[in-house]
Amino acid sequence: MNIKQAYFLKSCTSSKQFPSYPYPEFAFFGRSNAGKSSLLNMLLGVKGLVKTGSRPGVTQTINFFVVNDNLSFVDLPGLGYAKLPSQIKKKFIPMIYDYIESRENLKIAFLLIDCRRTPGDFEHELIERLSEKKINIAIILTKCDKLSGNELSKSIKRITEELSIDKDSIFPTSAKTGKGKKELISIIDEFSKK
Ligand SMILES: Nc1nc2c(ncn2[C@@H]2O[C@H](COP(=O)(O)OP(=O)(O)OP(=O)(O)O)[C@@H](O)[C@H]2O)c(=O)[nH]1
Ligand SMILES: [Mg+2]
Repeated sequence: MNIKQAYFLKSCTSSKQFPSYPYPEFAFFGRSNAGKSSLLNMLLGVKGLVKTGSRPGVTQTINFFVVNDNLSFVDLPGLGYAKLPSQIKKKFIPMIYDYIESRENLKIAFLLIDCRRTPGDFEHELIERLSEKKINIAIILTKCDKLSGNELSKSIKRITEELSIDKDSIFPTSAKTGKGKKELISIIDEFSKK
């Protein structure tokens, strides 16, 4: 698959507003500042289509994008390191769970983890929720340009152990260098046909 065209469709805060269309959907989960929006820009090949920022808590709504008029990508808000008013933070978890409960066409939940961090409660609880709904999960390590090859191997070992998953179910990526783009596009391609 080549991404030829992508556009922003809608920003939502509750399932009542979610768009209904027949497209297979791929969603990007992860703590604030993990690099969700940057990875989306990298995959879509359009700089600035998705808003990113150096402060955590940039994405505060669920944002839907339509790709090639036949699939959709969803950018979610994150939790964790956000220095946000607690009222806003409290809204994010129900919003994320509302999304998980209501999307029938969700093919893969990509869970993004900054390669320098160790997953915690947020990641464990999210994996549990997604597993209950029998949604496929793929773990994406972000910002891999920040580590040397050796450091990255250690990170992969640490994160796979913490999450009790196989090394092969992790995708190392970098929005800066484009690392991992080919692999992600290929898995999206495969699952959009399922
Ligand atoms: N070096 C490097 N920096 C990155 C990469 N991906 C994201 N960043 C930086 O990390 C910061 C956060 O990126 P975002 O894409 O906005 O993160 P997010 O997960 O969407 O954050 P929220 O919207 O707050 O939940 C920004 O300053 C990005 O430039 C990467 O692959 N490499
Ligand atoms: Mg974001």
